[in-house]
Amino acid sequence: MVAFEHPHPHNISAPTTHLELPFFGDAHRSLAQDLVAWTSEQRVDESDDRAACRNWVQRLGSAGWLRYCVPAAHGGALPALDSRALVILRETLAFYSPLADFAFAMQGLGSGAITLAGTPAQQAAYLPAVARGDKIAAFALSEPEAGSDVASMRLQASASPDGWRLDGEKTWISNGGLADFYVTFAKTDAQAGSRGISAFVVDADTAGLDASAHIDVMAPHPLATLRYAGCELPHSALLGTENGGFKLAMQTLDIFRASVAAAALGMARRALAEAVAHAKARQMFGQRLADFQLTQAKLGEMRALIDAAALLTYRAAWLRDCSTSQGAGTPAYTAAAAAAKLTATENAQRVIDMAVQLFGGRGVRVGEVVEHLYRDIRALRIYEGASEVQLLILGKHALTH
Ligand code: COS
Repeated sequence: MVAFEHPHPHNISAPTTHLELPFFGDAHRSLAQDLVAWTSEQRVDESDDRAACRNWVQRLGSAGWLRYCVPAAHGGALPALDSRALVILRETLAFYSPLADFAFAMQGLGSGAITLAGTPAQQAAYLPAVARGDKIAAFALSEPEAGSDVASMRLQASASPDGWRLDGEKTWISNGGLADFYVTFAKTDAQAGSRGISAFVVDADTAGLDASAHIDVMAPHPLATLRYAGCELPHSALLGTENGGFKLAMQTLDIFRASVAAAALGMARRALAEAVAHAKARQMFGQRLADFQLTQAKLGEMRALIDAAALLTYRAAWLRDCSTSQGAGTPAYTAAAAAAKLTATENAQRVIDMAVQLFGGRGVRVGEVVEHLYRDIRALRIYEGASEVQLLILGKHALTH
C-alpha cells in the first residue's frame, strides 16, 4: 500500500473566504485560520492507518483541537458542542488528510452520547481524557444484520446480579481494536423494537470483549468487528435511561451528521483545488488544459456542486447552534442535517470523479491525491446513515410537516 503522504503539495491550502458568510462569527474565522496554519505544518506517515490514527489523535489532543469534541465543563473548548466549529474542523482536516478528519470525528462521535446523557461520574471519567487525546473513543451501533435498520439489532444486554451481561456482535466499528472504550448499543427488551435498546460504556479491557477482527477497506482506516462473549458490566455502565438507547443514538448521529457533510465538503474542495492546479499546468493541443471550454465547464460544475453542499452544511450547523424553533432536537433540524449529509456526500463523489477525469491517466495512479480521495469519499455515502436513510428522513419530514 502506498502511503497517502501527508500533507500533499504545500502550494495548495484550504480556502477560507466562505467563512465571511453570516453563518459564522469571528471566533469561527480565527479558529479556521489557526487550524489551516497548524494542519499544513503536520507531517504524518499514513502508511499504517492504525499507527497514523493514534499519531493524529495524540497531535490533535496536544494541540487542543479535540477540545471541540466535548463541552467546557469537561475539558472542552466551548460551553456546548458547537456545530459550526465542528464543521470548520472537519472540513479543514479533511482537505489536508481524510485520516486526520477521521481521528478527530471519532473522538466526537464516540463520546457524543456521554456528553448528551452521561452521569457526572461517566462524564468525568471519559470526556476530559477524550479531549486530551488520552482515551480513544468508538461508537458501536451497527451489526451484521442491523445497519440502516438499527432497531433490529441483536446484541443482548441481560440483567445480571452485579449489573449487565452483553452477548453478541457489532461490526463496521470505526476505531475497533484501537479504542479505549466503546459506547455500545444493545437490546434490553427484545420485543420492544426501537424502544428496547439501551446504551452502555464498555471499556476495551472488559473480559469477553474481542476487537481483534480488523476489517480492511478501500480507504484504510481502523475498523473492526467486535465480539461480546459474556461481558460483565457494572450497573454504572448504563448510559442514559434503560431502553432510551435508540433515541440517544439518533441524537448523537444528529449532532455529527452536518460534520460528515463538512468532511465530504473538505474532500471536494481539495479535489477542485487539485483539478484547478492541474488544469493550469497541463499542456495539450498547444494550450493549457484550463483554456478548453470543456475544462471550464467541468470546473464550473464542480464549483456549483461544492457551493450547494456548503450552504446546506453551514445552514444545518447554524440551525443547530442558533435556532430555537428549528434547532437541535427538532424534526426540522433532523431534516436539515439529512439534506446536508445527502447532498454534500453525493456531490463530493461527483466532484472527485470529475477531478479524476481531468487528471486523465494520472488520476488513477495509486498515490495521487485525487486517486486517494476517490476511495476516501465512497464510505461517507454509506456510514452514519446511508444516502437512502437520509432520503427516508427527508421524505417522512415532507409528508408530516
Ligand atoms: N432524534 C430523536 N429521536 C428520534 C430521531 C432523532 N433524530 N429519529 C427518530 N427518533 C425517535 C422517534 O421520534 C421515535 O420515537 P417514539 O418511539 O417515541 O415514537 C423513535 O425514535 C423511532 O423512530 P422512527 O419510527 O422514525 O424509526 P425507524 O425505525 O423508522 O427508523 C431511521 C428511522 C431509518 C431513520 C433510523 O433507523 C436511522 O437513522 N437509521 C440509520 C442509522 C445509522 O445511521 N446507521 C449507521 C450507524 S453509525 S456508522
